[in-house]
Amino acid sequence: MTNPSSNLYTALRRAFPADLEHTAIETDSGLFYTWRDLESGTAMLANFLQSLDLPDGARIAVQVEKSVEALMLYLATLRAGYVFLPLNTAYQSAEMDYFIQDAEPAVVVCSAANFGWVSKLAFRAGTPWVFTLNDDRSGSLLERAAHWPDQHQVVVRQADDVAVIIYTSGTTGRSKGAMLTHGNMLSNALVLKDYWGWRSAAEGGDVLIHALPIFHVHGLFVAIHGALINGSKMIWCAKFDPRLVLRKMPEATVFMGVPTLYVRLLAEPGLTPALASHMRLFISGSAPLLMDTFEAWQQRTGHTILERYGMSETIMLTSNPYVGERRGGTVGLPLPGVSLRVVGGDGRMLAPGEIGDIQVKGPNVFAGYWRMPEKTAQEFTADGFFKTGDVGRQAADGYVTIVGRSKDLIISGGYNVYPAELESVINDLPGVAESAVVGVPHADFGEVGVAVVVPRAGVSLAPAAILARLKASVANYKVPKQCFVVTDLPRNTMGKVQKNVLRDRYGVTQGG
Ligand code: MCA
Ligand code: AMP
Repeated sequence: MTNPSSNLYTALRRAFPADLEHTAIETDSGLFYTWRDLESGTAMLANFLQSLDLPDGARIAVQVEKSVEALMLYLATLRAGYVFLPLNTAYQSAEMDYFIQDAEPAVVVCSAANFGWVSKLAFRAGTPWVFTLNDDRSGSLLERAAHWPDQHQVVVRQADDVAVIIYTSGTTGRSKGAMLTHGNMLSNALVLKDYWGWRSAAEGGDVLIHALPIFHVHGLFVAIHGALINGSKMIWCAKFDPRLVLRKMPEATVFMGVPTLYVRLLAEPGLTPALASHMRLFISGSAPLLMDTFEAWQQRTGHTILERYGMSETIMLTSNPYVGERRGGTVGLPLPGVSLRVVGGDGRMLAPGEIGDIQVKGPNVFAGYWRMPEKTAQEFTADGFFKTGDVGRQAADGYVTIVGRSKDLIISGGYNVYPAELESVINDLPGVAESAVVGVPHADFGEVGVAVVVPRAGVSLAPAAILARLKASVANYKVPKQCFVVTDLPRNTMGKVQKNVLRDRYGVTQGG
């Protein structure tokens, strides 16, 4: 049985307003894109991608600066039935090398500035096509697509066909590609459409300020799918700039951000109830929203931030309600269709209020890790629940609170940083015997990494030099903000490094 509407693009396209000449996206550089521009631009790109005669399931890996054309490339990949693989622009050579070797993309798209080193990695890994796409509408991808028709028949895809691979790490720090299907994303987008009360054009319409990067779930799916499936206009900010967001607030109704964005907006004296009076909804997620930020936002704007919780493997899982109590410090209730339970160490379900591991099931839960069937199997229970690695409790009335993580993960300004990955880079530096990286509180980023390093006997190490070496080899947001050189690491009787002791020792709250 074939069902053309199972392609996510078909569902998004169906929600476009009847009049395609309306503005779909207004950018901070003064460009206006109509819904027709989105439809025809993605058609040309999809036709071009299909002309490359790529194999079924081909991956299109993309590391480019945020632009509307980059969004079109995502939509075109859906249309053409291939698999989109977005990559953080901060990734450096070793990180890109890993992703390209692991995913074996048929196409790599990068900025012209990075073409030299990215294409070298890609061609070495056997990728046949490398194109460029810059944030000023230039590059070989658009030049090539310009020759193709602006009409395109959406390729048939089934709900369980993979649409996207998002790299994310687990406990090991080795990145795994989470495979999300057309069905995962469509089901989640439809649930959020109702849950967050998106308004159709007939009801006055919503306008989203889009200020997040578009290579992770928050900016790419939660925000973009949300706007598109409601036929809502986006105000497109290439980078997060608090003053720009404030300027645009009177024209908008919805804003989504990681907690750091709210902290930075609160630092602006111009944030007032009058300025925010046109807004309908402020949503936060990706990292814990501190109670201080939640309360300060209420005082400064009169709005209560709606906090929600999700993962790359599951898209959105829980949310505070749009109508009803938005309870600070909680991530709200399981979304319709999501089964969530909190279990103890023995795998038994815990009573309300008891703290344990959060497990989930639902149509939003991913299809598995790319080429890692064993790892995938380990992350699911026998009865099909996915182990999130988050630790929390659920109150008797259903509200979920996340209290920690069983996975060794630091969330810094909404980006995930895996201590194990950094420890392995530090341990490979000359003169290092061992190291530990821990997350400590930070006023701006919520949490940041601190490295604690033990030198080999007789070697003297300079903390600044260690940080400089890290900066040269990993994405900048992963670099610990501080480094301490010590004679040994605290260990428990089992010989395991006591990270909690290190956190207490080095975790004096750091400024922004
Ligand atoms: C930048 N830096 C950071 C971070 N961002 N350090 C730690 N954590 C960060 N998040 C460093 C840079 O390396 C640089 O250091 C210095 O801070 C200033 O960099 P700059 O680029 O100017 O920072 P920025 O542009 O102001 O970026 C801060 C930011 C950004 C806007 C908060 O990090 C951001 O957009 N975060 C959002 C991430 C996000 O979308 N997460 C969603 C994941 P130096 O000067 O030393 O080089 S999706 C997800 O988690 C799920 C599933 C969910 O639930 O949503
Ligand atoms: P990622 O690996 O990017 O998919 O990040 C997913 C992780 O982000 C989750 O497993 C949580 O640990 C964390 N997360 C997402 N939203 C929230 C939230 N509202 N509060 C606390 N943690 C969150």
